[in-house]
Amino acid sequence: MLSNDIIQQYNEKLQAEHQFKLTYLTELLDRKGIDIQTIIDKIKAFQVAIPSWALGTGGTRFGRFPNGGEPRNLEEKIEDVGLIHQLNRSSNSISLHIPWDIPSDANAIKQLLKAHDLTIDSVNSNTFQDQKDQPFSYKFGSLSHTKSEVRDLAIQHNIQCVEYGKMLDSKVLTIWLADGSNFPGQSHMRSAYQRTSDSIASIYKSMPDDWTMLIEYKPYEPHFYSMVIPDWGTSYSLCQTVGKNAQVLVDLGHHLPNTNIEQIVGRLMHFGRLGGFHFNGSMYGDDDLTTGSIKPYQFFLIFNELVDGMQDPSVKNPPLAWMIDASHNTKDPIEDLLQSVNAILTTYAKALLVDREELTDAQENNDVLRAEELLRDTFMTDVRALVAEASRQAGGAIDPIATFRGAKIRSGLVDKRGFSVATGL
Ligand code: LRH
Ligand code: MN
Repeated sequence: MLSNDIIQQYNEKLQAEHQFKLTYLTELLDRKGIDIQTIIDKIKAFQVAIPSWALGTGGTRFGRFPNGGEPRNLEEKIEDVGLIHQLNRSSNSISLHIPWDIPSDANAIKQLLKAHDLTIDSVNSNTFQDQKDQPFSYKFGSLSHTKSEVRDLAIQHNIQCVEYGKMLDSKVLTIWLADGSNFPGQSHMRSAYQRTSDSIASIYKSMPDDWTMLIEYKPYEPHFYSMVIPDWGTSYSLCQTVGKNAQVLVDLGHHLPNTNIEQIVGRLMHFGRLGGFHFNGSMYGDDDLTTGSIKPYQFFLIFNELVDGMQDPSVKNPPLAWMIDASHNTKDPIEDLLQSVNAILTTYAKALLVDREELTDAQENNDVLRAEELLRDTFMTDVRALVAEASRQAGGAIDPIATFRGAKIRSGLVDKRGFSVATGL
């Protein structure tokens, strides 16, 4: 699909401009006693997982407008993530969703992953849709359902997801439940929680000891009165109940308007139960827009809490899972994902530049303005040349999107695949 020579050709065209920006930033940070290669190495080590369900154009209940050249099966989804990783060298894993991504031949899939320098980071279960010939419906819930036969079906599905994950060397099961109610009185909410807790405990017991369970919360949709796992507190309590390898998954779009997400992140790290993220951008609800596209300063404040916790030896939080969860209604899926990864890396790089000693001193002395201005100044620092340099040093593109467009990859995919529609949302 894309040779490294083509990437190098585009890099040569961009080198002079890139070097000018990098030299300026090197000087600027050097004056603050910051060695840019240290930051560049951290950026290179930061890898973001790409969701298998976001490689096609998503839709809403009002419509879906296919972009063409979408992956028609798991093999082509792996090819597309391989292309993204070839361009930015920062996307070395893919999150799967079962049953959309059941491997036809696990060994062949593992070969293909190897060929693209990829791994599977997590498997996501799906008990929010009924599959053909399914004996019982999830219409009124799955792990929280009032009928044990439906809960057992959902438990078995999650255990099967772990089996598929084992086949593909994954060690992470992600559980998001659509379970909830639409009207007051419809659900006995305390019992629904207890049934869910018992069901998740059964799944947890079936997981190998070296596996991690990520429990994702969401305040509403597809139910609009209550969700069984609506907030971080509920997910946290479930994690504490089922076991130490269960952690909270924070999907940025799963918060009510004006929620202080950075405080939730700091709190979960303090408790050592922050498992990872589904990165995306949102204005109102679970909009699944490009990461950092709507509230870049809040996104920076989230990474500020993350880096603060990651650099604090007293924080005992497991390594974090960095994953994107988005859907693309109006942009090219691959360009949108490249843009999201770039926004994540630039925001992480900015958070690495925060002078934490200076900030702590301002906070300890209640110098409100100095503390605030210290963060704003860092947020306003243009670090994009650092991310471009990290990609270049790792053999990727200085400008992945320009290279993707310049090399006319999308039209090549349309020629090869036609106007297929990918599985996913
Ligand atoms: C639910 C969610 C969950 C996925 C789905 C694709 O809104 O965020 O993470 O299973 O999107
Ligand atoms: Mn999600």
